[in-house]
Amino acid sequence: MRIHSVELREVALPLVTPFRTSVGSQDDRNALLVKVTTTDGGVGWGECVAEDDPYYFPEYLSGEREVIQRWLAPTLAAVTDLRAAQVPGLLRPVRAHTMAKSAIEMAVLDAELRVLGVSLAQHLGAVNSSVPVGVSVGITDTLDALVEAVAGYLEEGYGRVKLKIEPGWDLEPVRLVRESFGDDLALQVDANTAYGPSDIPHLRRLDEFGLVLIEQPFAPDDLDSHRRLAARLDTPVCLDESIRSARDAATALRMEACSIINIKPGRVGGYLESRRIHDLCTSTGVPVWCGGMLETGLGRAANLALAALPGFTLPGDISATARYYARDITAPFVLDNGRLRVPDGPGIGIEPDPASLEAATTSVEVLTY
Ligand code: OSB
Ligand code: MG
Repeated sequence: MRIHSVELREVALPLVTPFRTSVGSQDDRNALLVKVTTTDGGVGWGECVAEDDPYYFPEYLSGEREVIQRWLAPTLAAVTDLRAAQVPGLLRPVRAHTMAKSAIEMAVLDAELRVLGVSLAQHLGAVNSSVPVGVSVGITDTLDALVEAVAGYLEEGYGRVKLKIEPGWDLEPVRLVRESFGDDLALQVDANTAYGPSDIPHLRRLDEFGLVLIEQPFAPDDLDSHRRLAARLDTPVCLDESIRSARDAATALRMEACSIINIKPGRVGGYLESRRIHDLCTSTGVPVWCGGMLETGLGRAANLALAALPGFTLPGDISATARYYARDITAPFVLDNGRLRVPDGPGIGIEPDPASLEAATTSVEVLTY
């Protein structure tokens, strides 16, 4: 197939509740959608998970949009017999910009698989038709508000809870949630790089709460502090921001900087690189789970396909639509006994609802080749 056009569409979706982490707070999700049409009649959707500002990750939405427009789309459109499997290699000359690469790779994969009538789940090697999912709970103004939020999610059926932490919001909220909901609750924490190596003695105190893991306490490039923490902690250390490729994953594991990896396709450059990280980890018994970036239904569908692979043995940050949006651009994903169904239609298995997509759209640009 050959790419005939690439549509770059920005959408704005208000969050049902503000999402606060150690790096900032957000009330809305502005997402960049990439729609690829091909000369063989294929249509595919991709989602760029970059945020407005470079606080969680160096990449940011308007920058990723420019990278797609100026370099990635023209590079792929110049190939007359394009196959999705070639996309990572074709885009390798462009440094970094994994979020832009992931978005356009997802769109090409979706277009190719829709024409073939194969689901993304099947293509990636999924073994489950539904997956247990967790919920990521932001920092709240008060401890009461946190307990109320967690209670609500548990009532809805979530079986795993992740609390965002930062200095001043760690031992107390974790102790309170553990005491309020019992030892059986699968509980984990995510610091989004808020600590430094001098906090290692403090972080050791988290061991008493029986956490599933602690995610990314230190800076993305500080593997050494993660290694030192992992050696002193019973709680497994998990990396998010530090892992931008399968090579990063191999290095971190060899260094013993972590024993669990959060895989986010946007952060590592796509679903194909995500599968490589999965394969590397499963071959050595390292658990992985699928992270989330407050995706729209499009990214959520693709993440569910990935999370259905056999090595995803921990519940992901792939919550039901209602946890994020009152009205998404696709049909909602609904929690069923703590699980979400993995789409099984061709490609990512879901399409935007035209009226919802139109209502959320803030800009559209079509590049034709
Ligand atoms: O660190 O996992 C993170 C959202 C945006 C940026 C970074 C992170 C998150 C989440 C939310 O934790 C996960 C979700 O989509 O539910
Ligand atoms: Mg994280």
